[in-house]
Amino acid sequence: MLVLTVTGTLAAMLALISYFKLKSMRLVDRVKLQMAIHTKLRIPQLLQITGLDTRMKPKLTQFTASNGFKILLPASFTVAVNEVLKFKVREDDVFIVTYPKAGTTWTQEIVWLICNDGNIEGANKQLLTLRSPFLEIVDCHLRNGIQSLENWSKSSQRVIKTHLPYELLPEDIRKGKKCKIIYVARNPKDLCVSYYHFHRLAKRMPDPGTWPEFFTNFCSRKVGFGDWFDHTLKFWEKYQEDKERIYFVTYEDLKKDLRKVVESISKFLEKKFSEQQLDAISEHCTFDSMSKNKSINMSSHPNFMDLTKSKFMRKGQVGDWKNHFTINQSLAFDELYQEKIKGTRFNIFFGN
Ligand code: PPS
Repeated sequence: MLVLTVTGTLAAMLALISYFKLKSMRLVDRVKLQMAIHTKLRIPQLLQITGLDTRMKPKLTQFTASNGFKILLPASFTVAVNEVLKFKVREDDVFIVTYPKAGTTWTQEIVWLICNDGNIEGANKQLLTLRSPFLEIVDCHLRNGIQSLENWSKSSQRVIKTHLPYELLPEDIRKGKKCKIIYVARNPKDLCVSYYHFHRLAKRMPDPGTWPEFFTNFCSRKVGFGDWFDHTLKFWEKYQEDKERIYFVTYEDLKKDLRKVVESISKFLEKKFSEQQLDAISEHCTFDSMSKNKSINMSSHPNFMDLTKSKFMRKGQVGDWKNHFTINQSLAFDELYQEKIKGTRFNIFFGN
């Protein structure tokens, strides 16, 4: 009896504290989040999701969206997905869609500058997480993505980050509403290594286990945001059908010739720049420059990332997978890759 009373009081107190922690959100969002928390999560997860206990690693949740699409997600990301489906897209929106660790942050910074007259000074003054919100995030430290985007001034273009697969993007997009979408893909071997290290530092991601365990989970779609092949191949198909709205680029293209990609994205977004401006944007977006930049490198989000475990801007290289994959893992992955792309039109060669 005493135990039940103590547990009940503790739960009520936690609910109250988390309520006040989230008081900057709109009432309707707060109520929804509270309901989601109380109906789906246990107290340890509640502690973690509200940031009250950042030592705990959350589990993945098998989530079914209101349109029936199923996906494995880190618990805190499930809260907003059904709201994302109803999100109202504006004609001048630019979405940066990626499977995690494909080069999202890099592309966000490039695109934000392209959409803001190459204003490097302005970019340095404000965190990228605020300038280019993360659509599906509901987090007391990084703000609620949907909320900040809904409140975005109509006179300023929105540069929106999302890791959601095509099937979970706003209905407006899937119905063909005018906007621009930039999809970034990365060699899945390098991406898998980057994702493994990211799980070590990101407090909202589950424990990755050992590298062989993570590799096995990645290959058997048991990681957050689901299967890399489904995500990438679906978007490749959509890109073939809709090159006016979708631009498809790889991390490897960016590494090979950053200046060329910056110019090409500018053209896609119908923005004109001088040669000097294109040079300045490219220079600002090198790995060296971005990894030192506090508005980008996540050093301002200690509640979200533990940078003592690994760096968010870790290596920024092509081919780092060779330092992690065994020969057998590499052969097994190559076989899986061939099997998955067989019969599709996917013809991107990521290199060896
Ligand atoms: S996230 O968390 O999904 O948004 O991560 P994301 O930004 O997609 O990917 C992070 C990886 O991109 C690397 N990165 C860069 N590489 C080269 N040049 C620049 N400018 C750059 N910016 C970010 C970052 O270092 C991560 O890759 P790894 O391999 O882990 O270093």
